[in-house]
Amino acid sequence: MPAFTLYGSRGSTNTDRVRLTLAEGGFTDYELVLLNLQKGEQKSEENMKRHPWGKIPVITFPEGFTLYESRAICKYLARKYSFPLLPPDSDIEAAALFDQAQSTEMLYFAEPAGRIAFEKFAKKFMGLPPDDAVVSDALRSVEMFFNVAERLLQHKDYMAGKNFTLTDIYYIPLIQRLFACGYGDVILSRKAVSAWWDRCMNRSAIQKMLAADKEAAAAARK
Ligand SMILES: N[C@@H](CCC(=O)N[C@@H](CS)C(=O)NCC(=O)O)C(=O)O
Repeated sequence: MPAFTLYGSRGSTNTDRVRLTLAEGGFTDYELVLLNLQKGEQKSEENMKRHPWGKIPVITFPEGFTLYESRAICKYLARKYSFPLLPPDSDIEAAALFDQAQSTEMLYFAEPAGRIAFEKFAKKFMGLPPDDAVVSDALRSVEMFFNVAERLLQHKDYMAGKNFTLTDIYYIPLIQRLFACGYGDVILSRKAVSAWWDRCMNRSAIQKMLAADKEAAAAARK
């Protein structure tokens, strides 16, 4: 029996955040159950028991422990299975800088980047047109975010300091979505941000997972 079940969805940035964490940790002993969001399977009675807001991702363990919210899941898994993706608890300054990086990613980056992904990507599948005013407002916020990141990344290699951590992983799915929506220049036009992105993308576990996903998506289109 696998150690736990991850309920997610194909193409879900929040699910991919967890999958990338597991890939980086080299952990494969889990079952991935894919829900069809278009069919509303996330709102089924069964999933509402796992996630009171009727969303994914969620992890459940055979003993009953259940956890939702992608970043909480990533942090829990990194702690439980000792993935080297968190600063040691004994280094309280490094832990505080990690928390700081985690908050800035979630509030200053993921919020506007998520709005772009929703307007330009998710709405396509719903047969709805994007709201261009929302996109340009969100894009302005993302640009401003990376202006600051550009300055900070001149003095450190990764978002929380000198080491690659979960906070770097947190960015990957939504940045990929920005590229897919034609906004890759937000990254590529900034030297330090672009170099950070290359460092993240050149990690072999990440490269391997993303290449396999790309292949699977191409096969599904055939
Ligand atoms: N903050 C949550 C967001 C979860 C979320 O919005 N998941 C999306 C999929 S990426 C979802 O379930 N959408 C369907 C819905 O809201 O009905 C997390 O980080 O896990």
